[in-house]
Amino acid sequence: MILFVSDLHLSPATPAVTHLFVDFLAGRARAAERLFILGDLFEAWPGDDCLEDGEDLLAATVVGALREVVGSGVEVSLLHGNRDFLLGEGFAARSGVRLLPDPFVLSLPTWQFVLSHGDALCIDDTDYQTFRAMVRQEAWQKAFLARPLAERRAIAMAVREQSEVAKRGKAGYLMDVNLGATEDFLRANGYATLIHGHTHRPAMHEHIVDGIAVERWVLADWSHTRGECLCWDGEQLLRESLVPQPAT
Ligand code: LP5
Ligand code: MN
Repeated sequence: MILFVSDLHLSPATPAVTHLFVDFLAGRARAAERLFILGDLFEAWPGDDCLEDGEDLLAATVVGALREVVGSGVEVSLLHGNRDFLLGEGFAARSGVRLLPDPFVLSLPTWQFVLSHGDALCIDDTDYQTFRAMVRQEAWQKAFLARPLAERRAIAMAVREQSEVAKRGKAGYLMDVNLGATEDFLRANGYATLIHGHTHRPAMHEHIVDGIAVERWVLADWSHTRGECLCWDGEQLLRESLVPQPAT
């Protein structure tokens, strides 16, 4: 069994979501062989050196919980999102999680999937794509990571605020995948079933590409009342709701 989750946006401001995720890792996820996290695990990741900051309890808690589930025999892999593209080898080494490129083709004996965060397909949002192209450059990341951690955290917060303001002025279609780009992507990836997050618009879309029906599954984001995982049982994909359990 393989599980997929996305867009948890873990933050010190939302401890209930962190609890839900930690419970998921200690419970439901243990029944899986593999778990894929398709980006935006964190609300904002300023760089792996936050793991050296004894006061960053969120990072330490999440890394510890991931390490335990990996130790129990579950292979955990992660794609970057637009909030945590700075997750690096330090995080991977400490958590035991494998970092994957976006897109990642997951070839199973019975089915072919292609996994992505999904933001790269939102090409109508040209302001975002300009921003994305800048921050994904190695040289930009090197220069940014050379700044003090406190400064990076402040910049991340400021850019988050700018992003929320910018989104208020954007038409809905700008914040969704572009149909032509998606069809090109599906063609380039052998008409594999696409699973992605980012848009927070959970649905299953069917695209007809070159006469072939291709499924696109969009994962839900998590909140303090509900999380979601998608489960591949070897034959089909099923959405599962994850709800907080009352403390016993
Ligand atoms: O994230 P969300 O859902 O709000 O919106 C996204 C797009 N926004 C982003 C920005 C992230 O939220 C910020 C993440 C910060 C954490 C990273 C750590 C440190 C990096 C610091 C970077 C300088 O991804 C949003 C999309 C939306 O998805 C839907 O697809 O619309 O895009 C934007 O809002 C982008 C704006 O349109 C342009 C923002 C320009 C900001 C430029 C600041 C540059 C400062 C450089 C300082 C060194
Ligand atoms: Mn995202």
